[in-house]
Amino acid sequence: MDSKYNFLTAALVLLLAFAAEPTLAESRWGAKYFPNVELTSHTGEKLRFFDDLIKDKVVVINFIYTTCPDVCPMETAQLTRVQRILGDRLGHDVFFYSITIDPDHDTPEVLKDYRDRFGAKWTFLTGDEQDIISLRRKLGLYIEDIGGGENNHNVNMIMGNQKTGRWMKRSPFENPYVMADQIGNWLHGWKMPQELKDYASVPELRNMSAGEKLFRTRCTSCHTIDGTSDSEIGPDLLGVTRRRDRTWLINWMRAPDEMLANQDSIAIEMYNRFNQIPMPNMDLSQVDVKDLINYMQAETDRVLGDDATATAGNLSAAAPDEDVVATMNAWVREALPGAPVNAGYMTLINLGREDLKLESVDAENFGKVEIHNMATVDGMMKMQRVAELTIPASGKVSLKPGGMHLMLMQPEQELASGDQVRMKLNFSSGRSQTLTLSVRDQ
Ligand code: HEC
Ligand SMILES: [Cu+2]
Repeated sequence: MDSKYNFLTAALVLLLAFAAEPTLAESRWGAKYFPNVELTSHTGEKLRFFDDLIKDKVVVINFIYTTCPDVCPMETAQLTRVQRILGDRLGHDVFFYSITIDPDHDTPEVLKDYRDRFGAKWTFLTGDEQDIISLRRKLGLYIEDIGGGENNHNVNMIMGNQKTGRWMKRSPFENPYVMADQIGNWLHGWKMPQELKDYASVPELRNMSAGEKLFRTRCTSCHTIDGTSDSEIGPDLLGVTRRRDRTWLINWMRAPDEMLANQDSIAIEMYNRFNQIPMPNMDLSQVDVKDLINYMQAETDRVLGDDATATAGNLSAAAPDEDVVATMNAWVREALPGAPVNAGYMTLINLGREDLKLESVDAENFGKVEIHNMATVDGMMKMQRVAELTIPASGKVSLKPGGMHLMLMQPEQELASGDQVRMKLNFSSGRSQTLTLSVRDQ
């Protein structure tokens, strides 16, 4: 056994320390670990899970059932976006598999029909129910909490490289560019150099600025830049180019460790506020830092508007006397043609001194709107209806991908990116507020 192998094994055991019963480390992710069960594809082909599907491959595996009304279609739609970004690498050096957990209903014919409806090009599989349960168990999808907190709950999907033994759980709500990058470059990076040329030549990626690309690959594991969430490892970076001095930002990004060591007061305050997790020094060049600042600036202008005096939180508070809540970053996810539901997201900010209760929502062009939360039931991500939503006094509630959302049901027409949806939020006080959301694809 060479030392590299041992190192990998050790890293894996650490990563998965919560995830598996004691097994011989060497066989954990090899042929002996995965049941080599027989599955049947949507074309009726018989395939062995280990030998035919994952051996020596980079794969994404998710579990679905075709009658699932909401989460599965959203997940499938998300994967089709990743498919579009990966282009013809899918099926050549990256493989997706969607395995049904309802084999009684989901015959190969039913799966084929489902696959066609979504324009999916990957393999859908059915098989013996007990075999599929054991696969899910082995892949760790039964484990509700592998110790990483909230982020690990919302997972039906796993991606990995069988040969190197590197496996990760993934949220289906993750940005498709980040997923494509992780699958296409990061997982492959263990055995071959980055294929950035290839990747950049995919049409959808050509428009991405250098700064955006850097941001998506180097920063999104710890930061968001959408104004919705401070609950990640680090702060949300929307507006950071407005709240910090330019020189400070440059110094920070080049050497956050030194700023902290030099007792910079902003650095110390942030370090304490973010659970004493230091931002790593990433050895960024001057050019990288400039590109990143340009990207964060552009993103801030795009979302908050060009107005230099605009600050986070005042977006639709233009008439604060009349509005019940301030709203930020409200949008509707573009659904695939024929999808039975859309999701709407927004951050609701209560600037008042009393709690507010959102009781119901009406949306133009949708028959019904429900407030939904996400929960993991039997290892599958499920949505649950929430009767009313409380926005605490001087507090905020974020509806965002992977978490709480407005489920827009019974669509009367298809909506594409750029379209608008008018909504009315009805509060328990009897007051209501209208707002307009635009449709985007992510
Ligand atoms: C491993 C997690 C991690 C990564 C990766 C990371 N950061 Fe950070 N970042 C943090 C944390 C945590 C803070 C808060 C300060 C602290 O705790 O030291 C922070 C703070 C910041 C701040 C200051 C925010 C403010 O409100 O002033 C900026 C700007 C920033 N990061 C930019 C970036 C950029 C750009 C990248 C990618 C090149 C990046 N970070 C990558 C964890 C990370
Ligand atoms: Cu829902």
